[in-house]
Amino acid sequence: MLNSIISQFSAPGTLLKTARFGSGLINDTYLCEFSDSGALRKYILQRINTSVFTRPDQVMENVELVTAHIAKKLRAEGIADPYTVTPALVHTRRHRSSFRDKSGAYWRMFHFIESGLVLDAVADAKHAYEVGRGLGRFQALVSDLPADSLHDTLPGFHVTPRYLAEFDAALAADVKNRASGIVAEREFVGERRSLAPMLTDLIASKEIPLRVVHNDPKVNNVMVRAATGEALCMLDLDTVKPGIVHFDFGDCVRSAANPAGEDAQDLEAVGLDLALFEAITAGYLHEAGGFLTQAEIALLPLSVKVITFELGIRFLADYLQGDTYFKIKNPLHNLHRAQVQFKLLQSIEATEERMADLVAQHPVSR
Ligand code: GN1
Ligand code: MG
Repeated sequence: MLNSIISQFSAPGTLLKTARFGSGLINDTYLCEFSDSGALRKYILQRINTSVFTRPDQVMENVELVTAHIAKKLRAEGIADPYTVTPALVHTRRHRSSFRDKSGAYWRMFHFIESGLVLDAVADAKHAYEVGRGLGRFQALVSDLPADSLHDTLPGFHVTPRYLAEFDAALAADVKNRASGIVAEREFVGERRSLAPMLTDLIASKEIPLRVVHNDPKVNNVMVRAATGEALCMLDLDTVKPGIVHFDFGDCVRSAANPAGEDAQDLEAVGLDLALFEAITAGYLHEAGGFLTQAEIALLPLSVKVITFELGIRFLADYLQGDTYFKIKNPLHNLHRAQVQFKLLQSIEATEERMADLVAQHPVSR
């Protein structure tokens, strides 16, 4: 089955093997190894999750546009083979960006970035700096893409009040009879409902501008150079669309400033590490400081709270709904993931003033 799909793509050589790859929670990813005149070549094959992305054709148009735009800019910077350092599509033999199989599933192939490395949790402050820098550099690279040139591939993504409403509905429906087992978590959410509209209100008030943003910059979506640890590129471009930089910064920090990771077994180990926060912020502002407004910078710490809350209620709602959105490895996985985000949120609440001071004191070169 996989072999016949792979044969649709114009990858040269003979297929040696395929294996599941990576740890994304949405799409299915495979590593494909080919032998091409004796040389080993690797490619990434992905099936787009069409219950999440209901318009895969539009996802692919966005991915084509963004990858081509970044490649063009890198070439202008003197990088001769951009596909060795940034995601680039391998087209099908019919020159399409994806292949739709008989069942209606959409597949696409990327060049494998040999020099790159991704980690599921942050390693140290240097890694945190590079994760922040990779995000800032990405935003800078796409900053001249007109926002209306991109489709909204996931309407309502990062509209926190919508996730809260979905959580309420899931609680009321309680299709899996799980509501009675999450009393503490329900109380936790109930005490923080006012967080939900904070970022969307900023958009509505036009206090901060819409820009093209990544929307999913967690640690393992930022590739670093294996040899040096320097940020190389952002992966997982399906959610790139107009938004506010706070969706990105908030998500990046909730992921990269918690050394215990999203799947931490020991809840006590979960928390925001201020030194890592400082490193992410420094890396991010090094690249993005030049184009951000002062209002955008001042509101960065708030985003960490809101996006962490948002992901917590998304995991918890999925648990209540019977785990239909995020891939799980055990029946309590989404509940545990929600508990990790809520524990992280508590520690963010305890350090938010210090986070705000660090951002306010950070020099920004323009
Ligand atoms: C999903 O696809 P992946 O694993 O990079 C999710 C993000 C969450 C993340 C949590 C389209 O990202 O919003 O923050 O899981 N992506 C989508 O790990 O919902
Ligand atoms: Mg993703």
